[in-house]
Amino acid sequence: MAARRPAVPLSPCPSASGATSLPARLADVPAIPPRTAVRTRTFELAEHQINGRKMDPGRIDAHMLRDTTEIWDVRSGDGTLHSFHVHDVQFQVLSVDDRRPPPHLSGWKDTVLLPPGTRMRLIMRFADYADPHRPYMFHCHMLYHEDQGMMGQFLVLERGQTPAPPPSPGLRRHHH
Ligand SMILES: [Cu+2]
Repeated sequence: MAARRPAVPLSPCPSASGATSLPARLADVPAIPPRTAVRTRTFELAEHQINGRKMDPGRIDAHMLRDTTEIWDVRSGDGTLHSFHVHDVQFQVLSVDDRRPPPHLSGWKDTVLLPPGTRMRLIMRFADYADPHRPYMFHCHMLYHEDQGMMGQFLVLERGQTPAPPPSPGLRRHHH
C-alpha cells in the first residue's frame, strides 16, 4: 500500500473560517452542589505521607457508599509542591484558599497541582463501581513522592456491603 503523507504545504481546512477561534461556550459542567456532600475529609500532604501515614496496602484509609458525594479538603503542608490525584472519580474544585477557583480549575479534574501551603476543597461523587475487594488509590502524582509512600486507598461499597480484608501486597497492582 502506498504511504500516505500530508500535502506540503498544508492547506487550510475548507471550513476553516472560524477554526482559530474558540466557541463562546465550551462543554457544560454541572456544578455538584456542596450541600449534597455527606461528609468532608481532610488530607494533609507532607513529608512523603498523607495525614501522617505512608501507603500501606494492608490499610484502607476510607470507605464510602456508592452514590454519595464528599468534599475532600486537601492541603500541601510541608512547603513543597505536591499534586493530588484520585482514582475512580473526576472531581470539581470548590475553592482554592477559600476563593473561587480560576477558570482553568473550573472543569472536571482528576488531578490538581498543590503549590506549597495551598488548600483546595474538592467535591466528588462516587457514582459507580462499588467493590469491597478492590480499593482505589489517591496520591501525590509526583512519582518520587508517591513511590515514597504519599498515597492512600479507599473502598467504595454498596449499602450493606462490608469491606473485604485487603489482599497480600504481592497480588496488588497499581497503575498511575
Ligand atoms: Cu508530592
